[in-house]
Amino acid sequence: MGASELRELALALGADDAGAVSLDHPDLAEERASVLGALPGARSLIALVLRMHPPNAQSPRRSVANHEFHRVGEEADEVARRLATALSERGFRSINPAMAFPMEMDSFPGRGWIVSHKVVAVAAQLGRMGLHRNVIHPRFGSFILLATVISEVEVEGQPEPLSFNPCVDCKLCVAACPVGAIEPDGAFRFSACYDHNYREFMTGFGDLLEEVADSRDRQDLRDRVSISETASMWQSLAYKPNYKAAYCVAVCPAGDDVLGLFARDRKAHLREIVRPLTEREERVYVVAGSDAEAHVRRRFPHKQPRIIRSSLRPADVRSFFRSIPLTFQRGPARGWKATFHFALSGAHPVEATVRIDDGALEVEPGLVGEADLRVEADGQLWLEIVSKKRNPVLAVLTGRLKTRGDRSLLRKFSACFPR
Ligand code: B12
Ligand code: SF4
Repeated sequence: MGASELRELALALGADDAGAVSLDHPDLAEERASVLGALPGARSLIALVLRMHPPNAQSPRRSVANHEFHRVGEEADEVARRLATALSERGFRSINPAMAFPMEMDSFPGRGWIVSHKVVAVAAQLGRMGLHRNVIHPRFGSFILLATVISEVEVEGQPEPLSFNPCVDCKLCVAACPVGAIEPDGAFRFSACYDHNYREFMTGFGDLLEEVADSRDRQDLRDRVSISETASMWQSLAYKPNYKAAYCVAVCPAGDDVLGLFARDRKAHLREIVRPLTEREERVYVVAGSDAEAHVRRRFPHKQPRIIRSSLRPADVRSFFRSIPLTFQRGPARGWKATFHFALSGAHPVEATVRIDDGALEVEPGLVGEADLRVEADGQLWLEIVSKKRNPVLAVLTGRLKTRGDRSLLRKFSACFPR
């Protein structure tokens, strides 16, 4: 089918914008294996855009904004299902993976999503990735949710390249995020966003259960977890999980339909949209010693940091080295540099080189170059040390953790991955 015919069909079924791309598109190389795992025989991807109602998503009242995210999310799933069904009825087997969050929990904490909707939408020229790592649509701006239909249909024709980047580089997303997840240089602090915004999603509930297990009695639990937090968790479980922020989307003025107020009167945009969010008094979930904790204390002294344990725990030694870029903190890594060699034994032996250089992290398989510190241990023991179940000093004394080089670097290393 022609790309424009597919687009028209998607619009007729309720999408606000749509674009089709071949699975052979070079920008989709990383999606290929996962997409074919869900629909063997897939040939194309149809990206769908559903617009949100900006004033809802901008409301300082979380229930209003969350309802908008959930409502439009349901719509995105609904439209994607209609399109998948319509194409299947025409003889092209098609499926609609969830629009929502990582749902393939067997692979969690690894990649738990079948297809990256952002990557597909950008390849289909529906928008560009903004500084805040969301796709910005030229008309609807950041106020969109995405879905993708995976299909056997062959797409004829290429999408027209988008001629401009809708991000206006105002950096309001940087200023509004309560945990400093968006850096002005485009870096995204994944763990900061995940720990706060996703407190009531996948792993935050597990953390609450651990809090219950650790509490001495009812009063102790009440001292640890307020009634409002327990009630909020219950509402998330009973209805749909509540995001704690999404301010990066709320304040973004990009997109022809949205730009109005910002273009006319920047001060009014700040007063009416940005400040009600930045001035909100609210609990902000952060891990002790993280850059997010430092950020909220420095930038938003009127918000209350609530210290939590990191719930991003690697499942095994191999995933440990894949996961550390997500939990790495630039702050404690500034002003020094070192190379670490890890030789971890056990059921899945792993060798890896980790370089920390003035706030930057690099992870490479194998033992490469000269190490300032070499660490040798059983992989399981190492995981227990990093998750604070085992004492590293005792492990060194008993010879189960062997180090060669400057042992004080171990402390510096662990400060970069607070838990
Ligand atoms: C994982 C994920 C997240 C993660 C990571 C976000 C990110 N920047 O990728 C977290 C939990 C932080 C998150 C937050 C939000 N998300 Co989200 N999320 C996804 C998901 C499932 C996949 C994202 C993806 O494509 N990653 C791959 C690459 C392209 O992304 P990247 O930015 O280059 O790299 C990051 C990720 O790969 C991540 N990562 C790497 N390995 C792993 C492993 C695990 C387990 C996880 C969880 C993440 C992760 O770390 C990288 C650096 O930060 C999609 C749904 C889907 N199936 O596509 C929605 C999606 C991207 N999210 C969306 C939204 C709306 C949000 C929030 C606004 C939610 C909210 N209401 O608060 C925030 C915005 C935060 C932000 N500024 O990015 C929308 C974006 C719409 C748009 N306009 O682009 C999507 C497409 C959902 C949808 N169907 O519309 N999200
Ligand atoms: S808020 Fe400004 S800098 Fe951030 S993504 Fe939107 S337009 Fe770009």
